[in-house]
Amino acid sequence: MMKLHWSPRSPFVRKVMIVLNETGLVDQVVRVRSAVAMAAEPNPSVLADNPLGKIPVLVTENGEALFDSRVICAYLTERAGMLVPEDAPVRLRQLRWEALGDGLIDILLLWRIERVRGDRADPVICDAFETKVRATMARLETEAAELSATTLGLGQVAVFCALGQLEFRWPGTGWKQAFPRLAAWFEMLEACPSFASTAVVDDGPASVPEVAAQQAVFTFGKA
Ligand SMILES: N[C@@H](CCC(=O)N[C@@H](CS)C(=O)NCC(=O)O)C(=O)O
Repeated sequence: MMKLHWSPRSPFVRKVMIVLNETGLVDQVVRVRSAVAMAAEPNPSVLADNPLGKIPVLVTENGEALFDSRVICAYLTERAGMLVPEDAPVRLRQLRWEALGDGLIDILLLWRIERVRGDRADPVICDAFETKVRATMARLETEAAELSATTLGLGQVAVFCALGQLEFRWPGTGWKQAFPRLAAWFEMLEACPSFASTAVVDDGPASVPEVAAQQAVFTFGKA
C-alpha cells in the first residue's frame, strides 16, 4: 500500500484525492492525518518524508517519498495511464491551468495568514494579493468555456481546488455571481462523486484565528 500524508483541510491534498478517485487508485493508499500549519512548528512525521514540512506527501510501496502535489498527481496519472493528454498543445494548456490553479491556492493561503496578523498585516502585500486574485478570476472566467469543453486533466483539477478553497475559506466574496460561467463549470464538477467526496472540511481546532481571517472579506461585485 502507498501512504499519503493527508488532511481534509488542504486544497493541495484535495488535488491528490480527486486524482486518486478518478484513476481508481484510491484503494491502494492509506491516508495518515498529518497536521501542518505554516505558522506552527513543523510536524516531525511530515519532515521525515518531506524536508519542506508540507503536505501532501505520497510514500510509494517501495518507500519513495513524492512531493509536491504536482509531482504526486503526475506520478499517479502516469501509473494509471489516465488524465494525460497525448496532444502536446493540450498538455501544455493543462500544465498552464495547473500553474494557475496552484498559484491561486498559494495566494489564498498566504493572504489568509497575512490577514490574521491584523494591524501588523502588510497592506502592500494584501493589496497585491487582492489584485492578483481578481485578475486570475477574471482570466479564468474568460476560459470557462474551454475548461468545460476540454477533457478532464490535472489543470482543471487544480483550478477546481483553487475555486473550492475560495468558496470554503473566503465566504461572501460573491464570486459565483461575478463569474457565472466559471461558477457553472465548478458546480458541474462539484456534483461528480469523485470531486464531491473530497470537499475540504475543518476537522478540529482552526489553524489560524477564523474571526480575524474572515474580517472585512473583499467582494468581487458584479463583473
Ligand atoms: N506546492 C505545494 C504546496 C503544499 C502546501 O502548501 N501545503 C500546505 C497545506 S495546504 C502545507 O503543508 N502547509 C504547511 C507549511 O507550509 O509549513 C504542493 O503543491 O503540494
